[in-house]
Amino acid sequence: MAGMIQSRYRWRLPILPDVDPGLRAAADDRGIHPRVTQILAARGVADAAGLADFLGPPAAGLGDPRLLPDAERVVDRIRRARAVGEGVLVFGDFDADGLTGQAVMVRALRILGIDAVPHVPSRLVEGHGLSVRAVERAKAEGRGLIITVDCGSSSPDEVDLARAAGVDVIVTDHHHVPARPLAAVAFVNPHRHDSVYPDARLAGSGVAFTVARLLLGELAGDADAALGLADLATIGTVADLAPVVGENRSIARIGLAAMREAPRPGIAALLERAGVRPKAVDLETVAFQIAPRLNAAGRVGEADDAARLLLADDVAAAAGAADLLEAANRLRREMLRDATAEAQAALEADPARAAAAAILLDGPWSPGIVGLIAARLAEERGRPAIVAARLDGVLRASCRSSGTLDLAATLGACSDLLIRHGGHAGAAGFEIDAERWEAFRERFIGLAEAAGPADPRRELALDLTLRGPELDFPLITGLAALEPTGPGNPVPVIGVLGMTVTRARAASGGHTQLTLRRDHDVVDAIAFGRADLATAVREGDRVDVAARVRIRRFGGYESMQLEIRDIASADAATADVGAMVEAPR
Ligand SMILES: [Mn+2]
Repeated sequence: MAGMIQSRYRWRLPILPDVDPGLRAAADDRGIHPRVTQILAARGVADAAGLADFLGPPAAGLGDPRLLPDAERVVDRIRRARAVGEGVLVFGDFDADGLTGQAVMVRALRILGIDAVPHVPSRLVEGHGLSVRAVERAKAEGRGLIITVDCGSSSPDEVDLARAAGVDVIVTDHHHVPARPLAAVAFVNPHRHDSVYPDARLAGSGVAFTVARLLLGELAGDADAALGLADLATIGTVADLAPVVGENRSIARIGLAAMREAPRPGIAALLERAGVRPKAVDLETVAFQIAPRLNAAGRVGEADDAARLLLADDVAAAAGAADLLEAANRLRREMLRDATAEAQAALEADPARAAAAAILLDGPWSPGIVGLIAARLAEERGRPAIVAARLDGVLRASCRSSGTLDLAATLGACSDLLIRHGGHAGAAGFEIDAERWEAFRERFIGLAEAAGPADPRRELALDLTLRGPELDFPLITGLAALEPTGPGNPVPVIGVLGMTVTRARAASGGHTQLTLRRDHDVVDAIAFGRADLATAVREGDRVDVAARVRIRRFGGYESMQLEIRDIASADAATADVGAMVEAPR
């Protein structure tokens, strides 16, 4: 008897909601496959009206920007700046969300005829949040107003400093709102406890985009002019892993259409270097090609090149900036590869540290890449990871959650040990005196332990489970209704159960190709990065797979291909799936 094939993930079976009869009827009218309707319902489409919104014109899914906190104050202050010809300094964060949001804000102000300049902070010198240097620059240049993008909520001291220097500050942000109040002219953050804005899941660039809609609507009488900035907000939203649902999904639909049809020079230049045709751009392109290139400059050098690229209106300027980003991106990859290897070696040398409820590591790494190392460790080891860069007597750390621990709250419980901290539940950062690092490590691990045991196996959420023969072309093509997919709205993973392996062979690049028999025909499958399966899986094995399903078109023929995320001997990973599959809809 063949050996058992163990799943690598803990499969989370779908809990399919009862589909509202009105939704069922509306979906049937549109020819949507009933299984796809189930997925739509599981992802929050509640009724017929919800379906109409989901598939309708994306601009209808944007909220009323006048509902933003302090909307009136923003409009009044910008109206005054415009009337008196006052210069504005737009302060973004140095990551892709901050940079694209900054470009949105600068471009919107320039449409209004305002003299707006971007200030891109240096990650090394200025760090996160509004910087003293920017305040000094605004004062020196006679600019009476600073607008922050994607930061500022945790900068009350710098806001006070600006005020003392006679410079007003408008904070626009989406980060956690600390208790300490800000002396800002306006504080636009949908996470304010008194916010009535309908969708608080906007990224920093999404908040900037909504402010742009507000300003262009109220002061130029043309709210639609801001829709031309949705491509930038889309990049920031996806780069920040904000969920592509609700308003973010509307922004992404508008932004993707713009990038496909007429990408602005900077984006076109990046796509060309990534070897992606504009027509083929999707949110994976944004996440894995565009965003890393924008982030690279700020990680290994200064982010000015990325800001220049996003504000370029001619091809030559865009090309020059894109070449610099390309070089920075190559350097970032090399640095990350080396640093990750060092981090893994440190954990292998210290099994107790590797086994703790949270991974904490420090090293002589660039502050620009510690977040990337932490993300990889959290992903691989299924527990929160904190990776710190050693600077002069201070550690600057990035934290990534594996999904269970709220990092912003946990850091808040350690704030007496920290110089500064900020972030979200899933990703956060802080600075700490080197002498306090061990005390912090102990307390953080204690809090992580108290939050629950780490499961060594990560969870894989399935959207549907079905028997092999149930998989058909109408179902697969129907899944396109869910697009654009991205964080929070992932490509559906289907559990296809009870198939028989007829062939398994190694493919170049460390992959395995499988041929799987259903009742009367076979399906091709590929398991990327799973060279082990070529020997672990034998002809005749009965297997369940969790897979993305694609249609391949070749030589005028169409065939389906399973892109295997995980595999297990039939009924091993899904011992109780049988009942789910047969459950009435
Ligand atoms: Mn952000």
